[in-house]
Amino acid sequence: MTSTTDHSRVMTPPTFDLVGYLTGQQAKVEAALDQSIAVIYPQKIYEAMRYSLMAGGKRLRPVLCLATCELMGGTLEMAMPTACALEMIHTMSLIHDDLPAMDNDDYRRGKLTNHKVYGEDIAILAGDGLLSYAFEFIAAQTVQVAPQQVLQVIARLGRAVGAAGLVGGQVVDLESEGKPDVTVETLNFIHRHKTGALLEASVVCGAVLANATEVDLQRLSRYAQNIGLAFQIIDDVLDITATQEELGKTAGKDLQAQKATYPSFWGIEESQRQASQLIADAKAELVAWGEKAQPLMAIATISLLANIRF
Ligand code: GRG
Repeated sequence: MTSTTDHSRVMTPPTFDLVGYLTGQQAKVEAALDQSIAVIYPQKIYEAMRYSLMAGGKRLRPVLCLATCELMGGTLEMAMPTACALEMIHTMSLIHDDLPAMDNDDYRRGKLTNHKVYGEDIAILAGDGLLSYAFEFIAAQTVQVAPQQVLQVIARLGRAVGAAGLVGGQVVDLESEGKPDVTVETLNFIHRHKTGALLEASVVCGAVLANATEVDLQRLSRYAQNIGLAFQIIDDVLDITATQEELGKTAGKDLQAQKATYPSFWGIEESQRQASQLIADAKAELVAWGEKAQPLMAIATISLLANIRF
């Protein structure tokens, strides 16, 4: 466990250049996102959408989607519209999560939150705009993929965002706030839905675009669920151990809000051990693909850096 932003300290297989891979994939995603939304009339809403979409972030979900599509024999071109849509949806969820009615945060990705810059009304609409545009973008921009696969991606993403995913997780999170009797099962439910559902969709949708088999989809789904939970455990640990500068968002929020977190159940050391075990389990799902799965292996390893920006 480390709270450094120095890539060279991340453990990776010696043959795989994790830094080069991530930087390269992130740059491609960044360029595609930049092209995805133009500022037209009414400028204010497009600017607000672009403000949060282009505010940085690790681009973990797009990178996962591209990696699984390529692992399953597909191409970057096939997956890029879905990869961008995943980041639009993720960004929407962050904008709404930061609103005064939810987490009430002033900083995100090292910058003022959307509502702090544009006001609450525009921030809500910027989230709505990004959410609907994400689905339009997949439907209108995906090439070289059969319509059945595109439809499946749209259906899976819809499910991951709605009450069966992000929205459901957020509701249970809000209901649990300030309650002294939240169980670890409830905490798992929150994170499996709030964070895990979109990470899983990122991994599985990349593979669906490449027409992967059901067995492969299930393996990838288990990989994603494990890294999703590990990611969240470490996020909770970092909320205690990292600085605002390292996180790009307010540190110490969970303690302040008296939220149930993994360290509040297990302590920091046991939380780190559980996260390492989940990452080992995630990697075990990839063994069948050998060397080809190195990008996904490496991404599982960087889950250890969770919300530290790189
Ligand atoms: C309105 C449809 C609709 C949904 C909104 C607000 C909400 C429902 C859900 C909250 C989802 C949420 C904020 C989950 C937390 C996910 C998480 C771990 C965020 C941090 O992800 P990183 O580390 O961030 O990938 P970067 O900035 O690197 O992208």
